[in-house]
Amino acid sequence: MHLFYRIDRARWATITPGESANTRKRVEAVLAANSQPSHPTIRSYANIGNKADLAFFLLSADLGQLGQMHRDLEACFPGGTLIPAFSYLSVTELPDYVSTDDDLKAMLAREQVVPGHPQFEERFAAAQKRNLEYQHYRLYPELDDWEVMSFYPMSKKRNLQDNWYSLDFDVRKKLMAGHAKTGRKYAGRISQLITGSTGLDDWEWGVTLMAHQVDAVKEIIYEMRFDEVTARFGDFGPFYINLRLSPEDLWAHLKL
Ligand code: 76R
Repeated sequence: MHLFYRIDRARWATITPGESANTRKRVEAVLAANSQPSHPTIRSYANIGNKADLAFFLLSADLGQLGQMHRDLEACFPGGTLIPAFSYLSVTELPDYVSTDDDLKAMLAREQVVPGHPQFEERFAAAQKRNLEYQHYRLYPELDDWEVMSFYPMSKKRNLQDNWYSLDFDVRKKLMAGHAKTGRKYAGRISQLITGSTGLDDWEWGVTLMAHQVDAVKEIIYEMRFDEVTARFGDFGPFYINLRLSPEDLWAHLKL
């Protein structure tokens, strides 16, 4: 869940300085109680721009717990000070295009490592292990905690001419391989989490990008515009750029 809020400045001006510090301590306590490498976890951000003031990124393996984390966060703030600006609910998932054993065998065959080859068993087992690890972290991500977090929802087009959902699986898989190739060029600069939201929220996916610098965000999104998957089928919602700040730094940044 991604949460974005504004502060009602007129209402905030009526609270005592002690109450501001108490609010921060309550937020710190909720964050400390949800600080696992994967889940439950909550991270705090300042939104850059006028779309929101604060942002939170929440991960939980249980819907009820997630809902409770959301409400526990809101309950930290004096009534009327927090104004919801945007929220997004999505789930981690395995992509449709995960590598099968046949894909792994085909990959090894490109290096002439085929059944009967002395290294085949070992290389195949290692590839399977990597594939299982990849799948585990898709479902239970341990996200890099970098300085910039970009979030936006998106969908794939369903126009008569360009309908992603009426393409054959093999065509989609091939197009996605091109997409992933572009994505891998940004290793170390961009860390991505794609979460599914068809039927859960207003778009089909949430895209969470972690970066050290905001130019990497612009660069990857721009380059992907030229990828066929995005050029023909991508439809984008609003973009939110956020700066990772501890509650202490967030309070200073927002002058709370
Ligand atoms: O799972 C993986 O990490 C490997 C392959 C991969 C899949 C299946 C992958 C790689 N993506 C996948 C799925 Mn992606 N991705 C986006 C965006 O801005 C845009 O044009 C689109 C927004 C970015 C920036 C991005 C980055 N990806 C998806 C899906 C689901 C599609 C479906 O199921 O039909 C969407 C909507 C989507 C969108 N992608 C990567 C990246 C990056 C950086 C990678 C490489 C990751 C890595 O090597 O770890």
